[in-house]
Amino acid sequence: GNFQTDSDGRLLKKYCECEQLCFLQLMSDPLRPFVPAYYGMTQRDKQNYNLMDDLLADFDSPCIMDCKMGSRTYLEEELKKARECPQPRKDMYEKMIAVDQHAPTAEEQAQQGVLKTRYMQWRETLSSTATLGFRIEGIKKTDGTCNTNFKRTKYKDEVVQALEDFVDSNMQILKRYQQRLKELRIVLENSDFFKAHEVVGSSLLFVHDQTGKAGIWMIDFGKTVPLPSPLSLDHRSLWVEGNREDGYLWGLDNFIDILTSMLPE
Ligand code: 4IP
Ligand code: MN
Repeated sequence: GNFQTDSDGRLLKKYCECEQLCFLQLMSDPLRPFVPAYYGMTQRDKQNYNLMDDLLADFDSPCIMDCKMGSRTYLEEELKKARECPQPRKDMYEKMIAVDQHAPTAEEQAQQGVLKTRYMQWRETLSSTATLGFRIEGIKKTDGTCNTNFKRTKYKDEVVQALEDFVDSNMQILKRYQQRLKELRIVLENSDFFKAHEVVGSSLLFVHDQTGKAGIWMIDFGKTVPLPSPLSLDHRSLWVEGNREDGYLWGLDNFIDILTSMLPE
């Protein structure tokens, strides 16, 4: 992303209240080691920012991968809004035809616009989100080259190919990632924060460098919303509108299985 840093090397991310509320709770949750440390809100040129640790700071020319987790990438609330007050979007129509000219329906072509939820659902089924519960959003290699061309990376063998390329076939790095995801899964299964939130559009950030250092952190909580108590999620059950399930742990299970299948026995 295009983030600024402050004089202490901390990251400034455009302020979002939803994300702030998540960070405040996460700082006293067992998930704390799996998220960037949070330092509160700050202001620069009249714009508010959330201040957090720069996860890349301790790496040497790192390779970075962003994977969006979960089987649903929009909030139930957005679906309700789309129904009550449908607002076709031209920008999303254009992003759609740039990938597949034939994707829009006749109605969408006529209005030159698609609803956000329709666009998001289309992205989910085009990629591995719908079938595996996560998708690769982007990879930045050590030489600085970026690849965000993963919109059609859908099947297991395509994901494996991308992961192999990301770690440059380094099995030690792959093993560290697998271990870290297994640790994360245990902590998620015991986190009160996680139980009580619908986690949508959140990513796992994978970072490694040539020294063999490798880490994974949860980032992006702009659409991570508290559930009305006493509702809680298992994050594995199939989503049915109203149950708020997000498929996060289902995706994490699949991710771990894929890494395991890539490692020698
Ligand atoms: C983007 O689509 C991403 O899904 C964004 O999620 C989402 O923002 C955008 O919605 C949507 O247009 P592409 O990746 O296909 O470009 P992220 O921020 O995780 O990248 P939200 O705010 O829904 O997460 P709009 O409404 O911001 O355009
Ligand atoms: Mn993101």
